[in-house]
Amino acid sequence: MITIALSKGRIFEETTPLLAAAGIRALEDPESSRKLILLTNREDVRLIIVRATDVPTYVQYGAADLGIAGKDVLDEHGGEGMYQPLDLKIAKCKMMVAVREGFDYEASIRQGARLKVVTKYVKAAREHFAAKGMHVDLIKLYGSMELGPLVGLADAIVDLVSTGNTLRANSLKAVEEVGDISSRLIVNQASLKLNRAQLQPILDAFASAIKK
Ligand code: PRT
Ligand code: MG
Repeated sequence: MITIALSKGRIFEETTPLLAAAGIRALEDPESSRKLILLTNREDVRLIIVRATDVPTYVQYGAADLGIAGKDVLDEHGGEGMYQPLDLKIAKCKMMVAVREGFDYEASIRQGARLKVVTKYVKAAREHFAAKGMHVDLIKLYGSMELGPLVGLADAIVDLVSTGNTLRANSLKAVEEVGDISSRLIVNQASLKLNRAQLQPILDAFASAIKK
């Protein structure tokens, strides 16, 4: 049995065509079903629906053979025990630094101010500001980073931005790019050795279905 770990929402939606290219179709919709294990049209393939940030954990420990997770999530988790053979180019967005509309980010950097930054992506943020030689105080949040600068918890946020609507709705502006984000296929290393005959055709089908 091949187990593929996915999160529902945008990753599930954008993975559906890739799965179809590999001849895999879920028998139920995770948005309406409460089941955490979804059977597919293939007897030898099942999907497990987990929180986006938990996908690498399932793959690392071999509870899932394959998984699909954002680069943001993988960078925070680390890549131990798994291969990252494919950039699937789905669920794309940018990781950005953003501040309140009236806040002069450039000026505060010039003045060498020590900024307070809220983020869910502590590792990526630490590396970004270290590379710029900036000293910042990072404060970890688990959601709605956008609120931080509005209530005085922080001067800036590091978060994902796709349309920019969330920033605009909260009177924030993006001031700096941290990096491009897309979702990656991850494969348990031991499982690839053991189940190569079953996994390779799925990897190949995904590879040829990736949008240019
Ligand atoms: O939502 P939940 O708390 O359960 O978990 P999650 O946010 O980790 O999962 P999910 O499904 O929302 O995101 C899964 C993956 O999609 C992330 O790990 C990213 O790699 C990718 N992705 C792509 C995004 C976005 N675009 C995105 N826009 N993840 C989150 N957002 C959020 C962002 O954090 C911000 O709050 O959407 C908001 C901004 O969107 P815009 O369109 O208003 O700019
Ligand atoms: Mg989300």
